[in-house]
Amino acid sequence: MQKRREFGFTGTVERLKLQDIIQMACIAGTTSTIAAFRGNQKGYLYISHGHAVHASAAGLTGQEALNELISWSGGTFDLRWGIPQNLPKTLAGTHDALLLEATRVLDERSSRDEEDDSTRNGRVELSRDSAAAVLELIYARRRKERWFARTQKIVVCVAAVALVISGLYFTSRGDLLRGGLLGQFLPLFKGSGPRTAAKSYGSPVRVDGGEFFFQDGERRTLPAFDIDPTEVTIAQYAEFLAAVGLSTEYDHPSQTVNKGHSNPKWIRLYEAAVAGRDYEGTHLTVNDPAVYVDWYDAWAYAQWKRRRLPTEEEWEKAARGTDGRRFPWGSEEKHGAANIYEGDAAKKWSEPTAYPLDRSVYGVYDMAGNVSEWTATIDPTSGQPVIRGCNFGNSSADITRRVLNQPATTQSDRIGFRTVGSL
Ligand SMILES: [Ca+2]
Repeated sequence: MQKRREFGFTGTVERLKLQDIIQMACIAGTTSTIAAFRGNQKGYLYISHGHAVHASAAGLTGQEALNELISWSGGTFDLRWGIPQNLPKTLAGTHDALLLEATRVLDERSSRDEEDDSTRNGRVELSRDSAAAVLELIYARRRKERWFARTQKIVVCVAAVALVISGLYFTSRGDLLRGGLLGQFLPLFKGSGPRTAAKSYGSPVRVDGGEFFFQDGERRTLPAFDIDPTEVTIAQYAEFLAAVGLSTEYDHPSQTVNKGHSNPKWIRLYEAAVAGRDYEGTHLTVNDPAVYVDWYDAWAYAQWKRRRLPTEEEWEKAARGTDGRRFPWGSEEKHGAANIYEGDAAKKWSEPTAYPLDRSVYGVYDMAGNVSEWTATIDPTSGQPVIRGCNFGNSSADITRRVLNQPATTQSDRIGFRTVGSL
């Protein structure tokens, strides 16, 4: 009992009628003892689980004791949790009925004592009519609660039956569920808008072994290899990410632990490409080059493909052929021949084959423009991977261009990659 008091409220109420207190204790379903005090007099009402079970006051018990308590014009009360064990049961019926009877008796007494104004004014001000009105309100509320409870049961039963019928129907018509409803509504959850399809640009192309001109005319020799005809696309890189998941199997030994191969910039690019949306002013598809991938990402992708990044010699030979040309199409700059900067700063990536002239003698696309590309060669001076080729931000398409100082962890919108394989 003491523990309960620690969690309850204590306080004072003023001018509250005793029958109100009794009603509250009963409606709340309490098991409690209400002690009422008027001068030297004491009275008790015991409530068990919301039902008045015993009353004692002024040497009376039961309904007469309750009548006496209700007739008290004022005093104090104390409501305590719990009731004594082995109480006599002197009250029966609902508290509504008990209080109504007490009020009726009180009203009778009021009529008898009508001539004694001073006494009458001191009594509880509850007439027969008002008591009836209060009780009617109580009964109305009870009726409403019962109606609500019955309605709730009916609704639950109807819903359960409907669920069972629906389940049986869709089980027997699984084709409808899968082919019809899911096919119709699932796209709504996946997002709307045009979708772009991944294209195939063919197998890697062969570059024969032998001599070629490297940079300013140095003759170098390479064994035969093959090289991707296009830069790795967004669709291809996404396939890699989906395949490897959290695996570190293909990671470069020097890669930072837990770096992974995705990043927020890549994710935004990918989402725009899948939706076929504009991204930074350029219309994207999943066939545009995978960018925002650092050198470690490119290296891992190539490992996963059981290939590797090209050395810069391999990259340069695949772009220039064996005659030492400085552009895929010949020896001179040509306006509009490659995806480089030509006055429109908002124009960025392009799909493979969009620039047919940017195609080497081996059939390799976009070595001059679009995005620059990571290679496997590490510059001995900077210690960073060599990046080859021009991109949409450069004003030249010269395929001898080299960038030697970008950290391997760079995530740039201008750097992509492709892979090679030894033959
Ligand atoms: Ca390129």
